[in-house]
Amino acid sequence: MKIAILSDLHMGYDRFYEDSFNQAEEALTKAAEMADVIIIPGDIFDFREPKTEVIARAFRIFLKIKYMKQWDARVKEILRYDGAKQRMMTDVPIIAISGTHERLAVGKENAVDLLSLAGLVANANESYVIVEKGSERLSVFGIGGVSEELFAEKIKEFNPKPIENAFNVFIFHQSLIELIPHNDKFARMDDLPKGFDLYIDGHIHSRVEKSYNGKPFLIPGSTVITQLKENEQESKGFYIFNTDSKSYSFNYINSRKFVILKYRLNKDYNIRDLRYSIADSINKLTLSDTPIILIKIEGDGSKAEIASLLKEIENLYSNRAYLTSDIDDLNDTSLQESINKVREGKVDGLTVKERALSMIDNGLSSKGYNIDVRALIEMLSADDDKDSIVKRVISYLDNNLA
Ligand SMILES: [Mn+2]
Repeated sequence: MKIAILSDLHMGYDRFYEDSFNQAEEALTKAAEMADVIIIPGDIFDFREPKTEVIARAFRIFLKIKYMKQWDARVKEILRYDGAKQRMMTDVPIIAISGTHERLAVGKENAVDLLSLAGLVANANESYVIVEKGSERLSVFGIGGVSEELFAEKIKEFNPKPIENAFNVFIFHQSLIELIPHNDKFARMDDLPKGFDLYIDGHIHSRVEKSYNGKPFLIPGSTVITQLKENEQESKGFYIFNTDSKSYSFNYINSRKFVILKYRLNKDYNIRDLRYSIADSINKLTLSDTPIILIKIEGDGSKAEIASLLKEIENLYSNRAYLTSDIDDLNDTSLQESINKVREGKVDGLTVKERALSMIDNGLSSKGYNIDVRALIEMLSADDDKDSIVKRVISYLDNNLA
């Protein structure tokens, strides 16, 4: 059997709304043309409670896929983890679980349950979906996205096992320590159930190819860009896995291009050179397909000056690209320099203390008060008992505020 693996369609994603549907539809259509079975490990929708319009568009796409061909492979039965037979709403082998974006409280039906009730997908959540094509058998067990710290427990609870005389697939929607280190909430790869022939994970939006106990472990990444991270610059698509040869290939879809342009400035940078160099890089890109461009500026520079340059560039290209910028890692030298000057007494030749005192002086005299702040500070810092200091200060203020 040929299995198409695609994930994280994020239908209805606000920022690239049309892309989310178009790219999902293209991936699903090509997948259906090429494969006997489609597996989607979570995040079909971008929301827990998608709007009616988003649900309707998703239904139309899945209806088209369901009826676009004669499916030779068919779902034969769905068994819950404890063996209980589940009601089947379709025998078309488009198999899905819910992801973190669709997750609702335990017992509440989510948006993927809705697709499953409508007979548009077979729900593998906590269940074995058994597919047959001639004499070939496939079993797909899934665990929908849960809080990271619960995942290992869930695996123990459901205790998924390979089924005899079948090609066994385990699908889930989580991070793992081996993929994103330094978070002890994540499960480890070793927590995954043993003995399956293929492991498929969603959740992570860029492609990952690994192996677990000698068996392939695949993450297809998302079909639409959502995070603007470095590893999202690769083209989107889906896997086709062949259960006979155990080989797989990645197939691209027409996804919107995403490019990160990075600049590292030193404090002697020249704003004109920077403007020229950014414009030059943008002009070298193909702008006819309206790419997403993230301009990232690091190093030392004036945040205000650079932000206004970026605003200007964004306006200039607003019809030809989705421009966005990131100056979070820029060390703001305009601020740093004024702090240093004040510290070194380079402003009006005054030290910080003198400068503060003269500011207070000026403030008070502009309001008509005739108070010698230096004298007041001396009184307050006198090596004397508290009561006499307070008395002295009050009498000074009485005499001078009259
Ligand atoms: Mn996702």
